[in-house]
Amino acid sequence: MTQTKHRICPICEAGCGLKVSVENNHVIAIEKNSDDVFSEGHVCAKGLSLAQLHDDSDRLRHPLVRKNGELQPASWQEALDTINTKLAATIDAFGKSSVAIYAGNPTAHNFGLSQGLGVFAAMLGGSPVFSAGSVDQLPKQLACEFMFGNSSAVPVPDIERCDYLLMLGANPIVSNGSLWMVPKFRDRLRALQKRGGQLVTIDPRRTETARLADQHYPIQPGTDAWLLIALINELKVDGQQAGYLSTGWEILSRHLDDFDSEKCAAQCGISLDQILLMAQALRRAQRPVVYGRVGTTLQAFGTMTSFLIEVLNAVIGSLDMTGGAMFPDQPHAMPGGRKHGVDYNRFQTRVSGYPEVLGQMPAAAMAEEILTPGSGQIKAMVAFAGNPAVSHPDSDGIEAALGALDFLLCVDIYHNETSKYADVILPGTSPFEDSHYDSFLGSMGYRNAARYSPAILKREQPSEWHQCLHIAYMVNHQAVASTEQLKAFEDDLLAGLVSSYCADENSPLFNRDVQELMAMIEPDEGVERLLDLGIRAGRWGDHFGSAEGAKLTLKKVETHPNGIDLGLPEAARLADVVGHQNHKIDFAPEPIIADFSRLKSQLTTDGFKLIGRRRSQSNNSWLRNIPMLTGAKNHCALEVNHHDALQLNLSDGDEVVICGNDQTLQASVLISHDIASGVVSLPHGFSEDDNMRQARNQKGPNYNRLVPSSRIDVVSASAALNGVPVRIEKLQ
Ligand SMILES: Nc1nc2c(c(=O)[nH]1)N[C@H]1C(S)=C(S)[C@@H](COP(=O)(O)OP(=O)(O)OC[C@H]3O[C@@H](n4cnc5c(=O)[nH]c(N)nc54)[C@H](O)[C@@H]3O)O[C@H]1N2
Ligand SMILES: Nc1nc2c(c(=O)[nH]1)N[C@H]1C(S)=C(S)[C@@H](COP(=O)(O)OP(=O)(O)OC[C@H]3O[C@@H](n4cnc5c(=O)[nH]c(N)nc54)[C@H](O)[C@@H]3O)O[C@H]1N2
Ligand code: SF4
Ligand SMILES: [Mo]
Repeated sequence: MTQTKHRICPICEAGCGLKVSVENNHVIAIEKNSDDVFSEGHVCAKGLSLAQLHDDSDRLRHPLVRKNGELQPASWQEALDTINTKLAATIDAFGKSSVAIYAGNPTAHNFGLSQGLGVFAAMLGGSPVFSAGSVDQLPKQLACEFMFGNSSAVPVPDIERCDYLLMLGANPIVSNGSLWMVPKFRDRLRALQKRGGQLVTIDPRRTETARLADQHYPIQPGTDAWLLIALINELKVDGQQAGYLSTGWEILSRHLDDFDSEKCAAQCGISLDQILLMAQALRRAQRPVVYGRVGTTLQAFGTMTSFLIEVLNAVIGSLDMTGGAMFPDQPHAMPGGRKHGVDYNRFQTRVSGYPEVLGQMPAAAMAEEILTPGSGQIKAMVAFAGNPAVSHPDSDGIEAALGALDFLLCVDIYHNETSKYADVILPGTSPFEDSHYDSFLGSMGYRNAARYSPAILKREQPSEWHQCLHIAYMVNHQAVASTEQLKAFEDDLLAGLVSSYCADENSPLFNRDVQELMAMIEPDEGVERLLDLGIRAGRWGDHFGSAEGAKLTLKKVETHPNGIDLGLPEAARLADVVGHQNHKIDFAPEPIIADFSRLKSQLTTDGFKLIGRRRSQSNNSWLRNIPMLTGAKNHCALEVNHHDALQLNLSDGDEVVICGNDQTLQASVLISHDIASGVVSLPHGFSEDDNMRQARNQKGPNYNRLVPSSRIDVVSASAALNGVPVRIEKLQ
């Protein structure tokens, strides 16, 4: 009998609702769910291809263990024994801090994995933690940490009500939104334009989004800060930022006054007249808002640029206002509270002295922390759902380091360029085998919603939450756990978590009885218990009986397979989200103020600058094996401006060598009128690795081989993967 099950697609931030037809534990069809309260029928080829992902014979279903130099299928018992022995040996010899963690991008879309790796990290104590964040969004989160004292308080455009959207370095028509859950972006843009509003894009490339914009300004890579400063200076005389409870405005203002608008214009490649027009439009709009993404974070001034975007939102009075840059909310709450200081630079990396950011070390430090001998050297690593060998700068350096580890454990659904060096690979679960709830990203939605999808197919392996729990247990006990021991471990963890809610003055569970709450949590085991707890403790939760009215529990959310709409974001949330003790926005964080001198000395250089490009059918380095997503023949072409092509005597399809970081890549040329002169663009996430069966359909040059690891945004030490100086040579 065919059953229709509801499922949220876990691949990207659009969070599309799907209707999945299942027969005998097998998916026979997938379609969009038009009744989903959040995604309203949005879907893309990737979501529709999830059955092919599930059925892919190359997707891992059993552990692999290295034996006689080869990764070979193994039983769970053998895999767990090997992990236990190797972890114990490393910890005995070098201490827990010699075991590093890498959290890849899909961990942000996988509740069980994110919570499980959190437990593992907690058991290791102060071990080095790396993540895809330092090749993605950490500069933006750090800017929010500095300004608001809360790295999760990331403002998003209120697209349903704004009337002027200034967008820098983002391409939501292809990416479907980032640090902004915004399914159906195209329709929402159309609605904005229909009500008389405008989209203005700032990007070195006339992107798929820019083509739909009312105005597009090509900018020189890495110079957004100059544009933003000119805009702020032209607008700040109005003094609107004064409406916010804040400190540091005068200090910031003095520093910004050092920048001359003419110089800013020359630096960013957008004329002063055009900048003044933009400023005028921002001034005149009723509900303007400014938004920036990967093009503004993965660059040499990532934190500064992200900071200036929110400063501009404050200057135009949009921050925390209806139709502006708002702070959405979601049902799942974590215990917390206001804190002293910011989570930044509390320690430095051992070799290069990079600052800690939100408890993490940067990608730039990974290889050298593994390869440099001495006390504190990383000897082992556990990589959850990630592929640093392709996603990090200096891929060759990363590969050398991965190969030098005493022990590498990967938890992944595929064998990838990183796990090529693994001693053990544990098979993650396919999206249909595990439940889904957007926790971290849920608070960045274009609207608030409660949505949960349970697993829809029977699992062939332990849940990822249990896999993580098991390796966390091993760190503590140096033994493989029995089922009962693992359950007891989970119970203890839950009790600890409940206690922290009960000890948090800001939680509605403050001073409640831990055992009483434990008894009320449903179900009886699994990561859903953490979810039920968080939902019930949240602002829409039942507070375990103490909230008035019919309030949320996980069970209640589950009875709404299309989700529960909780409305558009509300204004005036700053008082809730600001984490600084003084409750004020900080407009003059010291590391940003100090970075102005680096910005002033930024040179305009000749030669080509390389930037990235995402394609509709890709997702970073995975999904390369899915027949429905096979890219066009020239999916990895290097886009070259038509004038530049003429100068280099290049024609479409010509092969060129791209040189950078003492490496070379070969690519074929795609001549374009859409890319700024002096800029070339290449997709990331590919490799030429012949062993990658899972990428048999889509090979390509690995962009990140061309990026030196030292190319960073100095404040956050995050990788500056865009704007990379390269040389182009025609292959004769
Ligand atoms: N040059 C350049 N480099 C970039 C970028 C860029 O724009 N340009 N973008 C950067 C960005 S934004 C990001 S987020 C990073 C991503 O960097 P990473 O997270 O390091 O790499 P991904 O390619 O996302 O690899 C994800 C891995 O997780 C596995 N996986 C998928 N789903 C699951 C699951 O449910 N469970 C488990 N266990 N495994 C799963 C996949 O098989 C894949 O191997 O790349 C960055 N690198
Ligand atoms: N199809 C698809 N969708 C995805 C992904 C994918 O790989 N494929 N990855 C997902 C992930 S992990 C993320 S983080 C999001 C990213 O989501 P987005 O940030 O919306 O996506 P990008 O296409 O990377 O957009 C970055 C833009 O910045 C521009 N840019 C480069 N350098 C600069 C600069 O210096 N200044 C300015 N102003 N612009 C610049 C690039 O030309 C590009 O258009 O996408 C997600 N969605
Ligand atoms: S846009 Fe595509 S990949 Fe992203 S959530 Fe929706 S269906 Fe999944
Ligand atoms: Mo990302």
